Amino acid sequence: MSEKLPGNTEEAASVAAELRKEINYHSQRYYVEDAPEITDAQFDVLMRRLLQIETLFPEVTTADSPTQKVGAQPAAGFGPMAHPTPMFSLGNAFSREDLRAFDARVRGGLDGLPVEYVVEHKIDGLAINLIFENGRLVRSATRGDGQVGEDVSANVRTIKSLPHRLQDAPPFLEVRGEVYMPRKEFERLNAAREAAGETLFANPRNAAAGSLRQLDACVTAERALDIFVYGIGAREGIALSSHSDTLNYLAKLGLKVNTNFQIFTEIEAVADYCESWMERRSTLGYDIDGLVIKLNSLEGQRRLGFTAKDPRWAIAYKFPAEQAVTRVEDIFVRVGRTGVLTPTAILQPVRLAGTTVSRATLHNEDFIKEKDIRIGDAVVIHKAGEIIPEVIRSLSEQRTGTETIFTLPAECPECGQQVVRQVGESAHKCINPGCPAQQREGLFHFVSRDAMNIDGLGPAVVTAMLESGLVTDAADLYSVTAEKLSKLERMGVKSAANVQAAIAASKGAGLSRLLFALGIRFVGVKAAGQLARHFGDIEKVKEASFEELTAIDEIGPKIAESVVAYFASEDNLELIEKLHRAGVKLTEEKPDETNVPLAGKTFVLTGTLPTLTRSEATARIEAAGGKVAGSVSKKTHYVVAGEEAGSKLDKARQLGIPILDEQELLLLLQTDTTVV
Ligand code: 1X8
Repeated sequence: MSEKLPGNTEEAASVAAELRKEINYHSQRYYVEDAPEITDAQFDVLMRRLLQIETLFPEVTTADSPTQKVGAQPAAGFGPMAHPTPMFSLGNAFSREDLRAFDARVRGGLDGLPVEYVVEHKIDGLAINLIFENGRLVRSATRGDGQVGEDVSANVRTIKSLPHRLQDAPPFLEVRGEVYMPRKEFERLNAAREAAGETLFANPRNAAAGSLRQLDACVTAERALDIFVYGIGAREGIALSSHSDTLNYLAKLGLKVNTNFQIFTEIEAVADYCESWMERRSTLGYDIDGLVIKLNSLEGQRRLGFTAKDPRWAIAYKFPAEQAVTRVEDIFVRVGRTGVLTPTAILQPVRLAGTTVSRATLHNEDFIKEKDIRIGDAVVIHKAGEIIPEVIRSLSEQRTGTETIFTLPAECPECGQQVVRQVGESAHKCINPGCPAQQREGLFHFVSRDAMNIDGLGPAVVTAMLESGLVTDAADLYSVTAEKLSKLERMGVKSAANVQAAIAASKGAGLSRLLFALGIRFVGVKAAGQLARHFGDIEKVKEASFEELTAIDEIGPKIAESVVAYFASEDNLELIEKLHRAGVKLTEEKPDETNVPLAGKTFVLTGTLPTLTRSEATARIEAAGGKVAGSVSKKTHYVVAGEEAGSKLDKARQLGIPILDEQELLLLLQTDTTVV
């Protein structure tokens, strides 16, 4: 391309046309195909040059020039626009049962003809109708009541991945899609609004809605909306026979189609696929609130038709809501095993992601201050993964003045001693080693599954044992008789005998479990295993220096320092001596170096295995000489997948890494032959 400016209108028109073609091509590569061929700077040069020519020769500017895309249109003022064909809503399915019922209706209506379903992401945005005439985007409207929507043409034109002109388009085409705000953009926007002291958008959907309804299209343009298209309404001059053909056709026209769609013939497979996205949805760059299931055959769709409200050939599978609004009724403080005070919100019970939630962790005082959470506040809560609910923010605009500010107590709520906060730490701590809460929590930990694994000894029994004075520390457990146990409230003779037997059996658990059970700070299951295998005897761990410890694989300075400090305490040494006298095993057999079938092999675990916990599986693999890593890479030898395995499983498939179930892992652990 020549850098010289054109000398006359004719030349200008031809250079501008060339530039537009080039810019449109690169826009498509960048925004739609996500595969740019030139840098942003090179793209800007093309744009600036076109703008320059159009400024010098305004007569060559065209309405669909890329220079006209952003903010150049007069605000439309949102006049009404009747849709050429109505935009429909979808019926909802909330469970596998609902999907089966839908499938039965579809099959019933098709007299046993073969059935194929297309399953797509249900984008959590705003439905939009796009009208293309001779390939040019002439109008866009929101869904409205399905018959008439609002004309948001000027704002929709600011969406960079939406071409204003289609390649090889029919004379008339109505395209359905969903406008959304990518998560990154949502976070950027809210951060900017917070800095400017403006109210925040609750979620990307609200932000997209607010942006699309801006009267000033320049504001919309700054907010980087995006679009996926997924269907066709009225059309002229095209013949398609299936929904998957429709998607491919839309993509061929240059429109952005979500490539995450899949075809199934069985409803059970559809349901599996839907459920699999429940966990994986958080890995996407955009929000989905479920999946859309459509009959693939357009002829089948015509035969099934519509009910009064919805198509009979499609349904939306909706995820349970992950966020809910409720009220903080109170805040109470729990003292943990290490003396850390953790504030917990008592909530008005509310349904969230399939369960009733009445508590949420507030982590520490900084968290409460930062989010300005007060007793009596309405709050938005969510579930992070499948675990404990968390408060996202308080709805301060709903305050009535009766809310109270919470501060952590200056004294431990369990023992009344002073609470301290160390410099540089977020936690408030009770530093009384004799604090009953620390004793109790420490014992809960000692008997827990990954520690000494004492069956039948739950929190209620441990608490009863402490309160009756039967035990004061872990070593006391081993001198408790069945007879004394049976005197505890709600403890029968039979279960007392069982508990006593389980306690006795745990004496042989071994050093690895014991080291974890002692609750040494930073020593998790993994570090405990490393220490046990390396030293083989607690006497040697006791004597180990900081340098010796850090020389061990995966033992860092933080763990080493904590181990040295633990064994420097007279109280701790006394406890170990007491355990020794009670007959608790303080050694671990060195691994048999000749029987390490998994030496040099790296494993990644994902999902829930049927019988082994994650730490049990890890311990077994490590005992056989293998390693367990956190993420899948080319260096991974095997991925062990259980129920609800997530993105790690997908990655393993992509990389062609062998995938094992628990059964196969157990086989591998027994033999030294390689399973592929
Ligand atoms: C709504 C949506 C549909 C699709 C994706 N996201 C949505 N929000 C799709 O079909 N891929 S269809 C639809 C509707 O028909 N109301």
